[in-house]
Amino acid sequence: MVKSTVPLLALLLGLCLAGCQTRTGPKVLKIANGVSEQHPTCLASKKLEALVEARLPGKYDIQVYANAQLGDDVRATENVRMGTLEMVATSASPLTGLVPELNVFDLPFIVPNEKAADCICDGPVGDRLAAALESKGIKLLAYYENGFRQLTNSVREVRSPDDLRRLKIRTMQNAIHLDAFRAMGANPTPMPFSEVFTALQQKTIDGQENPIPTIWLSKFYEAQKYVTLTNHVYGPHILLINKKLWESFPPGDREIITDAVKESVVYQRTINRKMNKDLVDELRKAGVIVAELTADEIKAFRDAVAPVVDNWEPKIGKTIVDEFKAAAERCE
Ligand code: TK8
Repeated sequence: MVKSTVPLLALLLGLCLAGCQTRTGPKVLKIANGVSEQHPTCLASKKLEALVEARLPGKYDIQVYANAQLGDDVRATENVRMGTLEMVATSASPLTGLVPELNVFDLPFIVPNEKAADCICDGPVGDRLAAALESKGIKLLAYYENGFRQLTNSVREVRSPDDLRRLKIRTMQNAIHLDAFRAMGANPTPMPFSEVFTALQQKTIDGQENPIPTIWLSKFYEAQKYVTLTNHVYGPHILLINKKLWESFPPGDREIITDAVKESVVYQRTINRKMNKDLVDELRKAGVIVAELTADEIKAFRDAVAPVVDNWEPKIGKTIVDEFKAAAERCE
């Protein structure tokens, strides 16, 4: 009796293990994107999917979702934090309620150019912000680039804060952005990204502000006659994963995934910068009037937001603001 039971149990156990494995399958990692399929951030998410699935065959099934199908930035990030969603690529600006340090990116005109942006994200400041996110149960995997934000509207060409007067402008859900647009004369209203296109079309808002690739790829230009190249804020798209989930992966897998993420970052920033340059002409060809500002015209916007910057810097914290500026200067 005993003799025949043992091999039988072993056989059953073997069958179960094999069965369990096929039933469990690869670990599904969904990545929520607010932007459209063709946006560099979404393309980079798909690149990451291809790299990880090729290098760790059968272990992970990365699924990329676009257009806020899994929720807008705030909700998707909250779900990543709770562990009901694995990953998100999100703007940092609407997450400042959770991680106030992220506000440093939102100080108008603090990032002078792309090179400085790389130094900020890839240096100690980037690490410090990642640590702040970790304390909230979120692991930052990458700084993709959303980019320099430009103003669009359907009413008139805007070349000065005066031109902006009373225009109803959608901003991200971020207190500094609201303060800054009020200071520049506009009537700002916060709204999740996925509602912007309809709001522009229905004219419940006059304008919005986003980087050129988004203005093009989300077809905002269909409802916006005017673009002003203000470069008022630089924003990253941060790629986040639930921290506990990340730590449950074998260290070898984490290493391979980290390498794949790095490759996807290079790819993402390269195409984003190319689109950022090339799509200005496409906008013009589509009939949009694009205003390039002189240094003096930019200065008028900077002067208008100077009190907002002065007010927010101490709130964000002198240490991080100074580190941020130092990183920018080092690489400018
Ligand atoms: C997409 C957003 C978008 C951002 C915005 O989820 O909300 O205007 O620029 O890229 O993160």
